[in-house]
Order: sequence, then C-alpha cells, then structure tokens
Amino acid sequence: MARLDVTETVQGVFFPGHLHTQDSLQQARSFHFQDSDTLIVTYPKSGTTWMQEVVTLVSRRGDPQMSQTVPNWERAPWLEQYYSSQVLGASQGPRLLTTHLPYSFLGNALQGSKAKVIYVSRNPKDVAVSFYHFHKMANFLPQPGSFKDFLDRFLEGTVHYGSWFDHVKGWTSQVDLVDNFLFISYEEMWLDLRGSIEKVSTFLQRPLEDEELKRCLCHCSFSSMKENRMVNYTLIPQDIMDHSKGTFMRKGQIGDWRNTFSEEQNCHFDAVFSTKMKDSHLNFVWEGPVKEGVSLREEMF
Ligand code: PPS
Repeated sequence: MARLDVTETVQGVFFPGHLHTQDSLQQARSFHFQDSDTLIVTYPKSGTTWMQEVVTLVSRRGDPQMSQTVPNWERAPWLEQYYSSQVLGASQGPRLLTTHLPYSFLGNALQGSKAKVIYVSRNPKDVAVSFYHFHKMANFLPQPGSFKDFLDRFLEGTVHYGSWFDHVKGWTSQVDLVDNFLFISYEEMWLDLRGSIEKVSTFLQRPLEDEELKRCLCHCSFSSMKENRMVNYTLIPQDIMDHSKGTFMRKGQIGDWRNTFSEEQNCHFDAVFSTKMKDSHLNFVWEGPVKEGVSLREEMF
C-alpha cells in the first residue's frame, strides 16, 4: 500500500492515506474492545513507541526477546491503520493496541469496556518540533515547509491527526471518571523512568521483582531503543521513510524546543495555549530540576 500522496479526512481530521483508509478509520470507531485489552493513546510524537516498549517489557517481566524480534507495529498495532484487523486476527492472549485517534472517535467504542487505557502526553512545544522533523523524513506526510508555517498549522490543528489541544482535552476529560485510565507524561518518563515503569506495572497489575525492573529500564532507555531495529523504524524502506533526512529516534530530550522556537513563536504559542486550555485543570510538569539552581520546577511554560 503506497498511497503516499493520499490524505483521508474524517470529521475534519486529516490522516495519511498510506496507513489509513476510510474503512480502517470506520472500523476503528466501532472496534469491539475486550476487557483484557490495553490501549496506548497518544497524539503523535508524544512517546508512543517508548510506551509500547515499556508495556511490552513489563508484560514480559523485562525479557527483551519480543521487543527485539517483533516490530512495534505488530506487537502493538494502531487500531486505525489498514493492517490492524489482519494483525489482530492472528494475535493470541491479551492485546496491546495503540491509537492516535481523538477521543471523539473512540469514546463510544470504549463505553462499557474495562480495557485499560494509557494516555501519554508531551510538552506540545517539543511535540511540534519532533513532528516537524518527522514530516521531513516521512514521505507519507506532506512536506512541512518552514518551521514557522508548520507551527501555525500545528496551532490551528490543521496538521495530520488534528489538534493537539482537542486530543489532550478530549482524552483527559475521562481521567477522573474511570479507574482504568492512566495518564502519564513523556516528561515524567524522562525524569523518572524507574518510577514510571513501576506506575505502569502497578496499573497493569503486573508487579515486577527488582531484577525484572532493572531489565525493563535497560531495554527501554533511549540508547537501547535507538539501536533496536524493531522500534527505530529502519525496517521501513527508504521511499516511505527517508532515513537520509533524519532518524526516528532523533534526540529524545525534554525542552529541546528552545533550540528551534524564536522568542516571537514562543510568545504566540503561550498565548494560543492559554486560550485553548483555559477550561482545563490539567497541571503539566514539563521540566525537571534545572542545574545551577535556576529553578526547581517550571510548571506549564
Ligand atoms: S510516533 O511517530 O507518533 O509513533 O512517535 P512517538 O513514538 O510518539 O514519538 C517519537 C519521539 O519519542 C522519542 N523517544 C524517546 N525519548 C526518550 N527515551 C526513549 N526511550 C524514547 N523512545 C522514543 C523519539 O526520539 C521522538 O522524539 P524526538 O524529540 O523527535 O527525539
């Protein structure tokens, strides 16, 4: 399936036609969840692959065999992508699923199900930078143009997969309503990977021995995943992902947006963020302790 120049649109949200069809998007919306399912939910570039690796490792008590032999899109398929029914049809045991779909697409399908949902969010400034670089290498996404143009579209919500703001607000509206929902951030994982793995293992009711936890930690580090062909997307042919234009495991940093945003872009972003998130009670922590005692924690921006 090439369809590199095709865009599918559902409810005003754009999806790359290389991975999605109208049928696959429709099937996802009426997906029959099982109580034993675990669903990883993210806006793109928010730590999807990282969480897929964490859950794979936690479920296997730190044994890396699966994560080093089966590509992430097979062991944690995206519900909405065209191949998912084929992959899921062949799977056995509890299923690990992934989605980038907004809550408005999946809310009905999840109603009444006890499937576990793990929502990973990331500082949208870092998401925008990561997504921009990904557009340069992913030939199934439109050319991003200048960073300024891309950022404008990101803030308008007209990039593929829709608005970051709608995605986060939609999914997190469920946090206090259901107990089968774990909300975790990329930054939390970055600042305290051990604590985050423990959080996931407790949520999944898969307690780990200390040695097992250490093995998980080792195999889902940035350096380890960057070398793992099952997650670094080097298995994808050059005409689909042009590896000469960038790497999927690019920097893996928090606060890297500072190296790309101009002062003006930053002010504009903050203004849009305040307006769009004014009704949200989410308390994001984007940064950890800053060295040299400048600030201990910078909340929001
Ligand atoms: S996608 O295309 O939506 O599935 O991308 P996603 O996996 O959500 O996000 C890719 C970014 O996550 C970074 N990443 C990691 N950071 C730190 N540690 C680990 N282990 C890790 N694994 C993936 C990856 O480098 C991308 O971020 P950027 O900022 O581009 O480096």
